[in-house]
Amino acid sequence: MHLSAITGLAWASLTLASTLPPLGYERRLLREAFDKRGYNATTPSCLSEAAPTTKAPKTNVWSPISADDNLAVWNLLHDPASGLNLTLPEDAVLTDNYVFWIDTLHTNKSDVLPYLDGDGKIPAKYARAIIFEGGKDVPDSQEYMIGPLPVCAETTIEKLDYMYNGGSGGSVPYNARYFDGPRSTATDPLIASVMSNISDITAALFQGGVYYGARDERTNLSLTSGTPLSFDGTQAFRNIMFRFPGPASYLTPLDFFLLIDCSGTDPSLYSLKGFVTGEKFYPTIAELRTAFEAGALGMEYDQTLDADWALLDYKPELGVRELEDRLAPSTLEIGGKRYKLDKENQYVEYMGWSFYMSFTRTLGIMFYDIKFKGEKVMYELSMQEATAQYGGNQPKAANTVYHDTYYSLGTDMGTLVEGFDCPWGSTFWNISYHSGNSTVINENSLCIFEADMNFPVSRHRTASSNDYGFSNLGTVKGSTLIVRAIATIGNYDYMFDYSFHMDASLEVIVRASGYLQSSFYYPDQGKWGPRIQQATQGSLHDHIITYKGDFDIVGTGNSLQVSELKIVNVSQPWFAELGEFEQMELDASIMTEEQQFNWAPNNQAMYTIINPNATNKWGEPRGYRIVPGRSNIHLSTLNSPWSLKNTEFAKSHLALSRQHDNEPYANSVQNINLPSKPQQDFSKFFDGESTEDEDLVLWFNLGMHHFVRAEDVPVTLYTEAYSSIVFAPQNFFDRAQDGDLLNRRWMEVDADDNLSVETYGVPLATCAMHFDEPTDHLGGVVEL
Ligand SMILES: *[C@@H]1O[C@H](CO)[C@@H](O)[C@H](O)[C@H]1NC(C)=O
Ligand SMILES: *[C@@H]1O[C@H](CO)[C@@H](O)[C@H](O)[C@H]1NC(C)=O
Ligand SMILES: *[C@@H]1O[C@H](CO)[C@@H](O)[C@H](O)[C@H]1NC(C)=O
Ligand SMILES: *[C@@H]1O[C@H](CO)[C@@H](O)[C@H](O)[C@H]1NC(C)=O
Ligand SMILES: *[C@@H]1O[C@H](CO)[C@@H](O)[C@H](O)[C@H]1NC(C)=O
Ligand SMILES: *[C@@H]1O[C@H](CO)[C@@H](O)[C@H](O)[C@H]1NC(C)=O
Ligand SMILES: *[C@@H]1O[C@H](CO)[C@@H](O)[C@H](O)[C@H]1NC(C)=O
Ligand SMILES: *[C@@H]1O[C@H](CO)[C@@H](O)[C@H](O)[C@H]1NC(C)=O
Ligand SMILES: *[C@@H]1O[C@H](CO)[C@@H](O)[C@H](O)[C@H]1NC(C)=O
Ligand SMILES: *[C@@H]1O[C@H](CO)[C@@H](O)[C@H](O)[C@H]1NC(C)=O
Ligand SMILES: [Cu+2]
Repeated sequence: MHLSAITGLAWASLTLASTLPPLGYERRLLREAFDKRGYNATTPSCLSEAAPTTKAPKTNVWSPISADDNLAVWNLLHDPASGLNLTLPEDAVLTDNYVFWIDTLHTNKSDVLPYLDGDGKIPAKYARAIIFEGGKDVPDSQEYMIGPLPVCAETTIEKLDYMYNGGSGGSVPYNARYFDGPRSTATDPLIASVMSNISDITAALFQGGVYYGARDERTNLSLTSGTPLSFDGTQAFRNIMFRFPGPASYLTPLDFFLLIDCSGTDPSLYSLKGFVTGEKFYPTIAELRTAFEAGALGMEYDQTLDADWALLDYKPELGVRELEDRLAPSTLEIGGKRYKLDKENQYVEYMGWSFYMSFTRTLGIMFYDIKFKGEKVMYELSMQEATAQYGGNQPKAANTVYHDTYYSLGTDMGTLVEGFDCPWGSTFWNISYHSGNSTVINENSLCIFEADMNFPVSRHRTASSNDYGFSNLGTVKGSTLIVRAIATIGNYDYMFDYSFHMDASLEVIVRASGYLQSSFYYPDQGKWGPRIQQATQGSLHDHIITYKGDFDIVGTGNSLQVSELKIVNVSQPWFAELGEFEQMELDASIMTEEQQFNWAPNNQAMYTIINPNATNKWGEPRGYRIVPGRSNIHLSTLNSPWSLKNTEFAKSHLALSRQHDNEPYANSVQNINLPSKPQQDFSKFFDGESTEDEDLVLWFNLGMHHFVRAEDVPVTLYTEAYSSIVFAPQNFFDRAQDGDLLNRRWMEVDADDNLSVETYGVPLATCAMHFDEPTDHLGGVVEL
């Protein structure tokens, strides 16, 4: 696609149309303008079969509010009778009150359970809205709850304070509120004035690069600034890094930083704090110019102007791999779809599993009422925050922490490409969110498919026929249902997978691809990452993805059992010659109090959510084990001023708290600019409450320490940037749950060497490929 087309689209998608052109504005949503197939499909294929339908037992009470509800809420807020004195966002300036966004408020669990489990009434739906109130004497951002919906005489607009524990409820100081278009616009005159004054310097240093303002045609440097842009909301600043513009600007940073103070709503008071280049700080234009004139400024390497090397298209110069022009293997649901859907209720049934889905603009897809064979396993499973914190010796790298919910991560879940992002023939659903008074549809942005795991879920062959007169072999097909979405938040493409296995285990996986946020390369800065291009250094950083797992193991009364593997010295009379010797044993206990905690060293502890009152046939408490997967990490920096108290959820591997209606989320979406005075302090959830036989929430972190490398160019690879966790039944049943699967083989050889093979009537069917034309056409089903 042509670059200007992408840029134009990105701008068209902005909520606030009155903002400046794109130059330098961080982490823009890029909406794809292509269909999921990415090509012109003219022949219907055997892979377009729709999944069988089902009917959800209950109405989805977590579902996003509808387009009509959004419009009605919008109109209610803008009605002068609301007293909110709102300006339309497209006309708004800093000193106006205007709507930032409207989304769905979570439904209180205490209202849901009576409906879900009995004949209680259906809980009322509420919207939440963040309103920027620059027109108040003390300007701030205030969140509201609006309901019940649909809008009627009983509908009220109330401050949404109850779920924030920072002391100011739903109010966020102006300086810490989201840095939106009007705020960006307000800082541009200062930036333009300073940069115009030194345009001869930037032109000399950066191949003619100049910045005369975002709208000035001569401007050919782009700028970016990250978060946090305040510590406690009493001040606001932008640490601006200049880059070469283009599709890969994240990989073409320049060594030039402009630091400004932009506190308050009066732009005439904004001021220059200084410049950083060559690892030195220049507080004034005069000092920068003196250094320039003394020949003290200059780059060892030039940044590349042509960033073709940073594009993810075919690169023939890398060589030819023999046979690679053939179509690669693919997961195909060749026996027909084996899951049922109720699209209206976003409800799925698969091999004993059932669950509902929801979506919010900030958190993306969420799962509710996850059951296996009709029994409760989890009430809620949802991503809560995607944090990234960087390290470096330049203002941008060293000062950046991202909370991607701040950028409405869910809205960045974009169109998926069939056959590549998700298997051919996957079910694709749209995702929609509200923007102003309208509703935006991201087409085909969620996919559901069943995949071959490519290994049997279980298998055994008896050792020898001769000893016993017969032998046998059993092997059971491994398959899994995956729900997937990919959110492109600025530079990164986070892939979120939820995988429902045949054995009743549930796997959560997150992967990261996309552009590195990088720094200008200096030979002496290897501490923060390797050189990855002529003038680019990859910037070391952590990704921490925080999730909420509200377990309800056969009901809400649950405990967390810790089974430690302890090494003890024992002696045994039948091994008297050994005296005392080491052996391991289980030391099981219950975690009695809410806390943040880590995986045990060497993983020598098993954590299991159990229902102490429900036992299996063998008298063991029924539970689900929390099985560590790949790259289970927490944030490396625990005391950085940039993530001090607003990022507590990222600082332990795991955390256990009591479920409360007023603690629905790990983070607040505008917490990032309040590291020292958070709106929401996750660590306050852990205030000594008992966790025995209670309704529990397990918070868990996935992520990667991103040890950057040359292979992050052009983009980070999903194969390595990959983290996972598994929730597996632990005495939840009386035996493994694969016994009822027909997709298995059972072979017996008797004493006379007669072989019998049982296929349980499940034939091998396959989709025939037509190779006469390129790979677009997938033909009919044949049975082998
Ligand atoms: C699909 O291909 C046909 C034949 O090549 C062409 O006529 C048609 O315009 C194409 N449609 C789209 C949407 O590109
Ligand atoms: C409403 O807001 C505007 C600014 O958008 C302000 O000028 C006006 O005084 C406000 N009206 C009231 C009644 O507060
Ligand atoms: C540029 O900055 C210098 C130093 O602050 C100042 O003396 C000069 O007036 C400025 N020039 C313009 C054109 O703004
Ligand atoms: C910026 O624009 C100037 C004037 O057109 C040109 O000479 C220079 O090469 C450009 N530099 C970059 C980095 O694009
Ligand atoms: C997705 O949205 C488009 C309209 O934008 C609609 O035509 C299509 O049917 C929707 N797809 C699904 C699966 O609902
Ligand atoms: C939405 O708001 C715009 C003005 O911002 C207005 O022109 C349009 O008519 C509104 N749409 C609806 C459906 O009310
Ligand atoms: C067991 O005893 C041996 C010998 O006294 C000692 O070295 C070892 O540390 C003991 N192990 C444990 C787990 O106590
Ligand atoms: C579970 O069992 C404990 C005793 O072991 C009892 O005190 C508690 O009331 C029971 N809870 C439920 C929900 O039945
Ligand atoms: C949800 O629960 C909280 C905490 O009890 C309460 O303040 C709030 O009003 C409830 N929300 C609704 C919609 O009832
Ligand atoms: C093996 O098969 C033969 C031929 O069908 C049969 O006569 C014989 O009894 C079988 N052996 C056993 C151990 O069943
Ligand atoms: Cu990374």
